Amino acid sequence: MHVCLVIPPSPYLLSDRSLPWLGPLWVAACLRDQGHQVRVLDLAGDIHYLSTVMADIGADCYGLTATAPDYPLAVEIRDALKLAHPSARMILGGAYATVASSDCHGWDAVVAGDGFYATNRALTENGIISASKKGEIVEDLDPLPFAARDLVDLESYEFRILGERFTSSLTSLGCPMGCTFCCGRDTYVYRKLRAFSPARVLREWDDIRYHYPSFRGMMDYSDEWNIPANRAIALAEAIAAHPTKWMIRCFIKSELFTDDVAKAMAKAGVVEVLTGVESGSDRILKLIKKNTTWAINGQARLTAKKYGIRFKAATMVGLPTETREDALLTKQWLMEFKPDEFDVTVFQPMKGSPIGDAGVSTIMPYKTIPGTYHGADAVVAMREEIDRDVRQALGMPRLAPQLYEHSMGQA
Ligand code: B12
Ligand code: SF4
Repeated sequence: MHVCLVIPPSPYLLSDRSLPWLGPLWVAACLRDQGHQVRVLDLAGDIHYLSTVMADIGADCYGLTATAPDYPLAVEIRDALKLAHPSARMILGGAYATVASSDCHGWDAVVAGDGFYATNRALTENGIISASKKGEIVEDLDPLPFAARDLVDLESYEFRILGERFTSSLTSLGCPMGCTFCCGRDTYVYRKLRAFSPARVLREWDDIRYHYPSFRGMMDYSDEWNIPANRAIALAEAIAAHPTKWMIRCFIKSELFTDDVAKAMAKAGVVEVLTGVESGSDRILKLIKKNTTWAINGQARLTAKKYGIRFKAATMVGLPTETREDALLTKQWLMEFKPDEFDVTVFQPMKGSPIGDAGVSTIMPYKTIPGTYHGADAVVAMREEIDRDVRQALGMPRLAPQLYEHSMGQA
């Protein structure tokens, strides 16, 4: 079958063309292995996306991917494609389909969960295809093909750290932790940690270096690199022993960022870590089941400094029951521990997260362009206040599209 996977634009990001979306590229690789003719219509950064869509040559099946805030655009694109190609099948996958499949209407098939093999079924079966439960997901990732980076113009993606070009990979999927603001805590596919073996990781990285030698850095999009700590150390040691060198950026869990882990990561080439500090208030951290405190997050920052690793702190305002005093503690934490970079975002209760499922949910982005944040006025004003005051105190420039990429890292 001729399948066209469509990556929608995300205009709410400062830039949606910094690193490509690996999920659909991986699905594409699996479909290709299964004998289908596959291409990718990559609309990231395309402000004329509807014209591009209308001019598309056609396919037997179009597959869209979407997180919650992307869903309205995915629907708009599907409807345009349907007009241009009425007989084509329309299928959906991705994060929103995984946690909110019953809200997704008008599709021939919706894959809720792992698309590696379930997408092949969606080419002929109708309705919701469940692929997120135990027994439905791929447990051993090593035999999977590499993501089909060749199906997008990878060189046109631009993400730099310390002047070097970075591209992305995944060394693991899923996170066993239970932070109540995070999507998928009750969904096996998101909660189950699945990791590639170090040897498989290095084979894929070598393949990337061979085909795209201008990329010297690797943004590893694993939910949390150092869960469990022994995986992080084993992977770091394998990378350090490998002849091909990379600068690495990844996400870490503060309380597991021990001296041993940090040392091994620094040796492997990790130049920057990002951690969800979330709040400076221990009351809020306890409430959201973050398993950290002011002091634990502070220690992680100091450990990163000790090993020469840049530290980015992701914080947010607007969590349930947060007071101005709690938010001021977040500002104070940032002022005291002086991360190399930070975010202040506005919490959005998304479906699939314990908080979102317990009350009213939204599909608004929690991180977007300064000046366009969505939420209660006092919360948005608090975000601006923290962002402005901390940037001024730490001598950091304000976020602007021409200076920074979207949610992770800076130009
Ligand atoms: C890395 C990452 C990012 C990166 C890169 C995102 C990207 N586009 O690649 C950055 C930092 C930019 C980012 C941004 C955002 N992210 Co993010 N991100 C992740 C993270 C940690 C990994 C994503 C990933 O590559 N996963 C691995 C791949 C293999 O999984 P996948 O993409 O879901 O694809 C699989 C299936 O969904 C399915 N599939 C995917 N596409 C398709 C298409 C078809 C047709 C089919 C049939 C199947 C299918 O098959 C794939 C293989 O199993 C996930 C958490 C997670 N573990 O997935 C959060 C996550 C996806 N992000 C999330 C959110 C909220 C966002 C933002 C909206 C934040 C914001 N700014 O407000 C933006 C959205 C930007 C965007 N358009 O992508 C939520 C989504 C929740 C939701 N309900 O939608 C997640 C789940 C985090 C969480 N636990 O809360 N993110
Ligand atoms: S925020 Fe991070 S540590 Fe918490 S559940 Fe989500 S991925 Fe895991």
